[in-house]
Amino acid sequence: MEKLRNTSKMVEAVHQSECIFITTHKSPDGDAIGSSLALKSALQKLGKKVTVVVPDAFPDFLNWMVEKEELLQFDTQEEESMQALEKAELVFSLDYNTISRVGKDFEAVLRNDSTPKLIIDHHRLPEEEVFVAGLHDIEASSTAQLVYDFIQCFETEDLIDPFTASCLYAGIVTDTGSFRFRSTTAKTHRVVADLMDLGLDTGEVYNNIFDSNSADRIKLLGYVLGEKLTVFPELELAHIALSKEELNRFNYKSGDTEGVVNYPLSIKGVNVSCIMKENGGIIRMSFRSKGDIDVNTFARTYFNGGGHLNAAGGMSEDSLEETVQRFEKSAKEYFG
Ligand SMILES: [Mn+2]
Repeated sequence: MEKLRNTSKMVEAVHQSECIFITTHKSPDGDAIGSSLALKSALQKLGKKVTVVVPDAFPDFLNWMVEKEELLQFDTQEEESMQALEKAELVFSLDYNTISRVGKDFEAVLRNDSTPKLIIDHHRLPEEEVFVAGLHDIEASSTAQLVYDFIQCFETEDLIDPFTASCLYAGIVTDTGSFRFRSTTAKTHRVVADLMDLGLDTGEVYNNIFDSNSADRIKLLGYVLGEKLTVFPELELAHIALSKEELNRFNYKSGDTEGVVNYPLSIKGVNVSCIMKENGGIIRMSFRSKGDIDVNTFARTYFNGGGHLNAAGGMSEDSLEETVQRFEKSAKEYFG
């Protein structure tokens, strides 16, 4: 794993490149967008030409970042994305462990491309052979925190302006559930303190991210908690299952259920939570847990997924009803 802790090789690669291409995972979240745009903004200050390409749409509550610093979306801007990749001398993979996380079409493009790739990420089991070097640490709270560390490696002042600091903070605050997940360390808070010294306005970022809901999103949340929450006290577990029809009723947009999976964990005695959503012909699943309870292995074993110890994703090609049954059965087997 030494090569994935090799920041000096990464710094050297940046110094030797003029055009740099930054990628992140499908359904980009706050950490994906925040760390990508922060890295872009810092590398531009080193005189680099930088393009960020995300696979597909991101939630509206991240728009304030994208309004300030451009990015391309592969599914709707494939041609421009390909042109940028052709010019690139270096590719960054941010906030994902294997190339398959960028989605099928973009994956095929990246696998075919011979530009050297660097990884900055905190997900388990990185696809080592694809990367020439990287900064990989599963204990980091977020990729944004690692991007902060990486920027320090250039030993150049003023690479982080208040906007860059806001992007990094956005990644940290969303990936740590506002500093409550146990991946939050003293180091996480120290990084944020540094960002505040550099001009970060935490209240402004918090407003942009958390006080920008649509009425539909809040009504969907009300419906989910009122009608769709199923609790199994004896298994210390709860789940939420949403059909396509239900999502449509609330004009569902990507990101609208972001964070909903965390609500059941606030119930006393509930240690595992799952949300299942019918989306694009498959069921997308998201798992959360408390303490030592390992949803990463659970997601890997039963639902073709993975992630972190306390936060993982998965999928199912069965119907929603069958998926719910299969989840209940496997959860009983694994957590019971
Ligand atoms: Mn992340």
